[in-house]
Amino acid sequence: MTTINVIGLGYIGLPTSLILAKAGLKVVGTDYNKELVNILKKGEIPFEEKGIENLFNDAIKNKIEFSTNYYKTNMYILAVPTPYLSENKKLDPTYVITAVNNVLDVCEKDSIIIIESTISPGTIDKYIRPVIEDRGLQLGVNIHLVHAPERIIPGNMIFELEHNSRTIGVDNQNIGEKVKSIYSTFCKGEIVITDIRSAEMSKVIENTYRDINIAFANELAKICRHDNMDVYEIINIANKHPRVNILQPGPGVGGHCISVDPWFLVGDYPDLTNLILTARKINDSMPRHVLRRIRDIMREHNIGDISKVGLYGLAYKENVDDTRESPTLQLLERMDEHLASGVKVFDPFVKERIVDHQFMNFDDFLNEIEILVIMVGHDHIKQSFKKINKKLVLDTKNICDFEEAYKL
Ligand code: SAJ
Repeated sequence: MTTINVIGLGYIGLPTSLILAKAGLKVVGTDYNKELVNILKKGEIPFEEKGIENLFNDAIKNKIEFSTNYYKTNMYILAVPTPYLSENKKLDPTYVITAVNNVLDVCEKDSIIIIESTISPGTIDKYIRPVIEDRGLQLGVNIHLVHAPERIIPGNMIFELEHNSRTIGVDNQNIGEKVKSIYSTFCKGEIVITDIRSAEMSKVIENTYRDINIAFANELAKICRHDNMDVYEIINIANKHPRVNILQPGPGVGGHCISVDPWFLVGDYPDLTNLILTARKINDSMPRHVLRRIRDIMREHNIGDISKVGLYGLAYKENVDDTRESPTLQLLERMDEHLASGVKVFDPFVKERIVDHQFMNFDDFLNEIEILVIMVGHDHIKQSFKKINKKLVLDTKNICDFEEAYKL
């Protein structure tokens, strides 16, 4: 049986390697982070995710291995980070290129490299194919490149791994069928085989579509605030139309996907991306909108001291511990720019201190503040309403049912 070497054991690579092992395939998970590999070898899971413990146990039973070394085989799945450069919003393909080079050092003569990491359209042709052609030729290996972008949503990853449909971008149909047979060991959704460029593009536009739709909800929230209308009631009514499905406004868009991928299109097609750019700007403006709401509430209640304000939630969305690009971090950055500091912060999922004035205990946090700003709708806060109903609450996620709560 072919061994699959999954490279990068983060939010995508780890669940993917576990589900492949659970399905009975031979899997080696590789990560260059020694500490992470040691944690996994000890049987510990590095992040919180619904259902991951059971999956982990099943994978261990099926003898999954973890290592810092690349494994000699003919099938690789790359799930390494693809950060973007903040100065020009372009994708940084360094990790993918390094991983491909490391694979070339060990792989068998005829091998498949499946890239799951999100990449901007054209990345494979521009950066990866030349590496394969140059070094592959020198080393005498024949590599088949595949792009099978991941689609799972943090918070519901395990379910979605199994049930979402998948895209497999390939140069040749036979390789597509081979890869499809591997993904169908665990994926119950439709598996579509297409060309690499279409796979790259479809992934990026899926996240762009969501960004634009969230931006619409956020713009409605601003319009309704301006004229004192209830945006949630209005969206609720509009959504009863059979062809309308407006998303929910919020304090901003975070995470490593939706707030990042649309920039790839803006960066590559600056003259053709008016709508996409505007949507990005609207979503990026939401933390500032929250700041204005905080200022209004402080004025109304004669509170002059910003340290009486507490932000609940540092994660980018509910019930996850991932803080990448989170609206709360964006908001704190804005405050720093205006030399305002002292606002208190708490998140039950974030166990490390990553910002100033971050509390580790919810009651201590509440004792210090007068205004509570709900930035993330973790289940934890929903179960703590009794504790907060004496506070001034700015509920940016529309989860509080008490009358006096301020909304976006
Ligand atoms: N958000 C709103 N209003 C909404 C929905 C979301 O403000 O109505 C905010 C969230 O609070 C969060 C951000 O948007 O800050 C993004 O959250 P999300 O839950 O919409 O999506 P992600 O970033 O966790 O995952 C997305 C998913 N893509 C799509 O739904 C099109 C997921 O399927 C992808 O795999 C993932 O990006 C990725 O890795 O690309």
